Amino acid sequence: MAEEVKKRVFSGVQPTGKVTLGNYLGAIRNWTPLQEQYECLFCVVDLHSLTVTQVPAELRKNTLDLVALYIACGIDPEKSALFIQSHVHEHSELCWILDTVAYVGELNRMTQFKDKSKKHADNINMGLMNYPVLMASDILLYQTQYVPVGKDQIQHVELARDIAQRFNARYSDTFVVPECLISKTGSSIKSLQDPSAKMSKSDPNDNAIITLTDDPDSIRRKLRRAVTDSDTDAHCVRYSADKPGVSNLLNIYSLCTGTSVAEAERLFEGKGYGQFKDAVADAVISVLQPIQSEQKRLAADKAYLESVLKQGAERAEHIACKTLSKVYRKVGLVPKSR
Ligand code: AQP
Repeated sequence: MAEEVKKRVFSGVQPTGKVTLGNYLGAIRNWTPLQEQYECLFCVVDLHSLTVTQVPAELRKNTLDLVALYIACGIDPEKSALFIQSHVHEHSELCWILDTVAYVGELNRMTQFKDKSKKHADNINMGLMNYPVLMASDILLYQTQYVPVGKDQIQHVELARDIAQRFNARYSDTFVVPECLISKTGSSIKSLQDPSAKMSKSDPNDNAIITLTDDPDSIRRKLRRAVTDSDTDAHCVRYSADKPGVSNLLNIYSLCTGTSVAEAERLFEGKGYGQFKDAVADAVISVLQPIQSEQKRLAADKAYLESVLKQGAERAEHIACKTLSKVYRKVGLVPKSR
């Protein structure tokens, strides 16, 4: 009997700094169960991170730390291809071809481009604008069906769909048109200091984010300082649009304990914000501690990480190379004789 072909999943995180609780709850944590059902490729997207200024030595360290973190969070390199984007040169090559299919107007409208252009006004480089085309290349290169991401990346996945459909219409069927996989909860963890903004690795305010390497004291301190809401029911732990700070903490508590938000509201009924914030800290600490010790152990084992990355890149290249040859053929490039 023919072997069942598994649908493909691709996702990645940029090594732009210390991974946050938002990256974990919104993305990485949701990847592990997918490994059982799909053929998964998980990538550290280092080329993307160059769109904002990086210190080279820090970028190298962050990249390897992130590989160790993926494994510590439950990505099994035997089940999934775990690799670094720049190790598979087809990502950049496909990006060039897709650049000829993407329109400047649509890239100009991307929310992340507009936000990052404001944040990095002194460095609005072409890469920043081209970021979504490189992301489309990452996804389409593997004929990906599903892309598990947080809400902030939906617009980019939609652009990847548009590019795939446009290419397919122009050059005949070539790419699988991917879909987003968004978790019902956790898809948008907010800044602890400004709950109208998402929690982001590159936030210069350290009190706004919990990173996966924060020690228990820092986690507790940051959560105690988290902005809550100065409404009339100042001490009512309730999930509602007019209490974005408390709602964000309830969401974090619920995701870290497996308790529903409604149940958590009942649990903290009549209790003050201080007690609530301490309980959120306990919950976050107990989720992060085992990941932190495993990450530390793995990050120290460079030989193991290198072997994982070599194997991951080989698996990824095998698929990437087939797609790129097909694309080159479809657009009319003359193949090199072997
Ligand atoms: N606050 C968040 N809540 C839920 N999910 C989130 N993600 C990011 N922030 C949150 C998801 O994490 C994955 C990896 O993101 P990325 O590193 O590729 O880029 P990003 O979305 O731009 O993440 P950051 O943390 O905001 O990085 P910087 O500060 O470097 O731009 C994605 O699936 C994303 O949805």
